[in-house]
Amino acid sequence: MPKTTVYKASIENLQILDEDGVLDESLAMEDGCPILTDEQVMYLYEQMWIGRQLDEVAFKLQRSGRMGTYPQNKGQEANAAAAGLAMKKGADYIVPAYRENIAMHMHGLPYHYVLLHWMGDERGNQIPEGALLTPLSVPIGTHMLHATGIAWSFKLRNETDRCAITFFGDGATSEGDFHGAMNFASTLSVPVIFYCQNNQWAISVPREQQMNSPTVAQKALAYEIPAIQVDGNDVFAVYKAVRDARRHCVRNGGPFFIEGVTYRLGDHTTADDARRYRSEEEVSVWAAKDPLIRTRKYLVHREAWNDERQFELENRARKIVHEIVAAAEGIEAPSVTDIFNHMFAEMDEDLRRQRDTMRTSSIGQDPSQVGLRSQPQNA
Ligand SMILES: Cc1ncc(C[n+]2csc(CCOP(=O)(O)OP(=O)(O)O)c2C)c(N)n1
Ligand SMILES: [Mg+2]
Repeated sequence: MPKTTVYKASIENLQILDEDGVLDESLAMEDGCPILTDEQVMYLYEQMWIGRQLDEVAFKLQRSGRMGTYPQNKGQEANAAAAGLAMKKGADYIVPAYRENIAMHMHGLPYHYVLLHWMGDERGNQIPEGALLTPLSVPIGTHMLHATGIAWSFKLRNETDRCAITFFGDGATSEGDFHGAMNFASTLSVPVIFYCQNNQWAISVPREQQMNSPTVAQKALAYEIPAIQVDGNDVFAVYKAVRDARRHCVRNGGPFFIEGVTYRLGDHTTADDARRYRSEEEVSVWAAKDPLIRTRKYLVHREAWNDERQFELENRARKIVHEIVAAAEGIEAPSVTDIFNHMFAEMDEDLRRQRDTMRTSSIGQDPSQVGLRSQPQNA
């Protein structure tokens, strides 16, 4: 009896806009037009620029003791921005990790909430009414299960034009929660997009050490989830992949997997120094693939962008970021008792005593009057 092949697999890679900002027209055109209009690309560029400015200011806030810790999004912005645009605002759910500030903002989160979160203020996690997203998730992988659960709720309620998207890193795919979320999404057949931001590193662990599989996307095939790998620094490829994945999820009711190949240009967080484990050459190779530079080059080729517009954007971004910081720092500092008040709906005698006698750096003061701002955190 000859052996037969019972399973064969392959993963496609999609790049539409190359590093020089040149578009592959055969992939980008649909019905005679590029899949993203110049207005949409300008919108994405502006969102990425503002997101990058905020990132750089957040880094400085931490360095000057005004923020606990902060994970930069720098270099990865095209993933969150183009995916955010492809998802339907007001219908879909965004379930982020912590390098998707732009997608969260596009789907209704005021930016100062992100700063509040990293300042250790729980009010940054209280998502405003109408914004369909979960708070950013520092625990690696736990939120992917929530995304599957949210998508399952869409299915149970027969809400057929809704989809969830969850973002996570390459390192997160080594977590059990990743496999649980994928298997449930597959067997329950629910509309969720798994978007892996493969930024090549999980703190100081390189991708090749994290896994032997040459792509992250192939992990989805084990769960019979269709998958694609895209250039995650290419707004066209990310947008097309997420838009098509959303269509697939909504029409067929099942999940989809996207691996965005990208790079973390900054340190892991402000608690890290990446120079200790990766070379300057590696960083400079990826700096040349920066999504902001590439998108701007494309707009310049199209004569949709010039120095004057750039100057105007830079001034506007500075003002916006200044206002975001003022909004975050203008709120009165939370008290140490908030830790208890946000965690427990009801407190027994023991917890109440702990809350009321909690030691602070200002021993002797009423704990409810002691601010928590700028306490160091680890991520
Ligand atoms: C459950 C859990 N385990 C460990 C950590 C510590 N930790 C924080 S970030 C990180 C690496 C995550 O790497 P990856 O998923 O690739 O995301 P990236 O930071 O590269 O975006 C680890 C291990 C954590 N936050 N949560
Ligand atoms: Mg990573």
